[in-house]
Amino acid sequence: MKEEIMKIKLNKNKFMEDYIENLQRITLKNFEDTSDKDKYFALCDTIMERINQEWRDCKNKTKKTKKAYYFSAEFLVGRSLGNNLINLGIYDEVKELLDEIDIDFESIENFEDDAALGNGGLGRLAACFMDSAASQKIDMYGYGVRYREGLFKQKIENGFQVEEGDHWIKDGDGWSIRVESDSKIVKFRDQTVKAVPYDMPMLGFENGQVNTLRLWQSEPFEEFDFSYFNNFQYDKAVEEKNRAEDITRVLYPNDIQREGKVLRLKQQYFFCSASIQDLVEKYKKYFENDLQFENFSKYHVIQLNDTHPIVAIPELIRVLVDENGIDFDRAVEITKKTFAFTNHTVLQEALETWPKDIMLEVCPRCFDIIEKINDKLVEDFKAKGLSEEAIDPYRIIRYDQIRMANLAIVMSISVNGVAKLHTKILKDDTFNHWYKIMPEKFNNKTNGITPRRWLVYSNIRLSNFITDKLGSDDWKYDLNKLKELEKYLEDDKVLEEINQIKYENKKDLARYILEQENIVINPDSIFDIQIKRIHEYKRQHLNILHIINLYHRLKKNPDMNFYPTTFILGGKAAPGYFRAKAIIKLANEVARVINKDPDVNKKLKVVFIENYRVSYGEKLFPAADISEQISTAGKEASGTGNMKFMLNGALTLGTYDGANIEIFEKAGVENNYIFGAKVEELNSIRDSYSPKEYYHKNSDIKDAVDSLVSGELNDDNSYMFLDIYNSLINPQGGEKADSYFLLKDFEDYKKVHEKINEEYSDRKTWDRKALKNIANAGYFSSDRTILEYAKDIWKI
Ligand code: GPV
Repeated sequence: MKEEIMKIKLNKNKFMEDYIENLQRITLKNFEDTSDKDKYFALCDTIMERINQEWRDCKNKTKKTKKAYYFSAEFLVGRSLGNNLINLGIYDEVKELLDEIDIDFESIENFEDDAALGNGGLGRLAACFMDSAASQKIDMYGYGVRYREGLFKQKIENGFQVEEGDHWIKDGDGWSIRVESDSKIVKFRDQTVKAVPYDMPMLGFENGQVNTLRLWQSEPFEEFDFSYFNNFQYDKAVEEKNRAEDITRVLYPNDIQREGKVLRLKQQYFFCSASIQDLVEKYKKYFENDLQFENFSKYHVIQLNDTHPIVAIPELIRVLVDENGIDFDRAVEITKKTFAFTNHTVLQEALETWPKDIMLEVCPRCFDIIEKINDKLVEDFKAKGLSEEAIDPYRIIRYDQIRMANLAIVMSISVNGVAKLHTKILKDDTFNHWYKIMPEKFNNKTNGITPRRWLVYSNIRLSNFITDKLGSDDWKYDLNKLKELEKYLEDDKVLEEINQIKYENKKDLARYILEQENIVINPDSIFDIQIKRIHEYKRQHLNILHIINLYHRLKKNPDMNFYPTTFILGGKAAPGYFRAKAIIKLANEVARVINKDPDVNKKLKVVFIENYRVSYGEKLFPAADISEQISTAGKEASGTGNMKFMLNGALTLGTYDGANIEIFEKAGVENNYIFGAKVEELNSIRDSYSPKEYYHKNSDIKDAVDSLVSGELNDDNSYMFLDIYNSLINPQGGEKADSYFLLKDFEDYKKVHEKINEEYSDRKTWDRKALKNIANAGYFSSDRTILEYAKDIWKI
């Protein structure tokens, strides 16, 4: 297990020699003439060489064993250098080695662009699972898309979000191997392309395991169509090439909201078809006697990450029937035993449906197959005596729309939600009709995060402290061991250490924010942070409205008892989501007004982080005092940022929603700050709710909401603030006013902030609560989550 590490430790000289050799070889320059970027890429090469043998061994060892395949349109990996060094157990050594030749590790680390091949939580979860599977020696391979452009880069110009491209591999890709020989042909109705796999090693934590993340890139089937060429139609030849490359050119930037475009379905079918072909081809090679695929599902289980990869289901049937002569019903049986489905939201706008004509345009044979499955399903229900109407909610195809979730539920061995409350809502509500007829399929797998990236790597101070206090670093392998930290709850010296670590982290963040955002913040103030995609249900505008009201109160009453606070927000809005962009403009405008106001800016600061992403998060989570998790109850399936904050010793200010509930359960409600209406209450008032009443009755609410249109805040004639204003109190075109219940929860939110502000000055009590949270974060390791998938669903 630790052999690999030992080898490297014993071969420091060799590592150094290889590194310098690689550096000079790839640049054709002498060491002293190479740039920092060259130094970064040479380090990638040297590490990739190191792990190549283990990687091949792992691939070979598992040829004939059962594996799980995680199909996902998104893998939000972030940077790999630091994380890979941590997982290889050579982070400190390599840093020292570089130091010896005057290379500053941090500065070359910054030459790595985030692999932002995902939007938010769903994609980041997939990346955490890859880390945890390898760390737990679970044979799980990831399959996805190698987008040429990752999630757009966010610029803030005059307070508005402006999107820029993210050509993350323009200078090269230090962490993939192009496996040309495993390329596949993917056929669409109107086009045939080549899918080329790029394999990324997924390293287990100090255990020698290397799993594979295989990302497919679309390329022209033939580099040039020579018939065009011979006819001097050069433009046409280039056009064809572009058309092929278009398929994996860019990640769709919508989080939650689905995108009903032909190209999006093409992306989905592209990577699912290539992946299915890959599995079937390998199966035939290594299980050559099993011509009937009798044992296919004994060796494969495919986990579908939300609705995006569901088209893999008809694709497997197609490959079995059309390309391998398996009888249709038999193919359906095999397929049914192979898939499992994870749902990640109950928001209706995320459940994908594809219009029949789009599917016919992309992959007509899949439509045939889905239609057959649907016909059989309807027939079975009729045989059981159900009426047409009773069958309606179960139909896979209705009004010429293909309902992908229904297809997945029928064709899977398992359907899971991602936190206790979320799974309960799936059973009781969203998929209740299914749950009633197949309860055994439904199960919960509460999300988790990898402690390696989100603590060992990103919060070295806290990590060293824990190892020191527990007397070993076993907790990195089994995060439940953090529980033992509870023996220090009454130890003042230890609590003081916790305090000091947080303070140092806050100073680091303050320096970084000054550098990046050009805003001075005070590390002695409370750091209150909300970082996540911008969405109405996540209620960043509740946070901002509260800040506005607080600002007004402070201005009116300068002697008000108030502990200085820095509110930090960050996140991207989908480019087509006007109201989310309005929220960003509002945050920036409020920051502008407050930060320049000498009456308050010693006590109150507001920062909007530009281009929030994984690598920025690594600096924010360790420095937070308060973690804002304020979604409308019932709307956030789980959340995972909440877990990153908890693990790093922030207290949660949150609603009874998603995994917040489980955080409160584990760490104790008394050690966190809970506010707002619960789901049951919201369900019972949904029809009678009148935000206007709250607005008129509560002067603080009126004060905050009115400031949107009073002229105090300037939205540069974009009408963005008016749009937010209307969304809260004026019902518009069938849409209810304040459908996310901001005004209902406002007063409670304000009160809990007052409580926080008061209690923060009792630092010993605060630090004890922080320690209590850290000590109970073990459950939220994605190691635990992935072991549950392996045991309950995959049976591996
Ligand atoms: I569906 N999620 C996401 O990031 N993008 C999506 O398209 C969909 C869900 C998120 C949920 O919003 C989070 O609550 C959850 O923690 C995360 O998926 C991982 O399960």
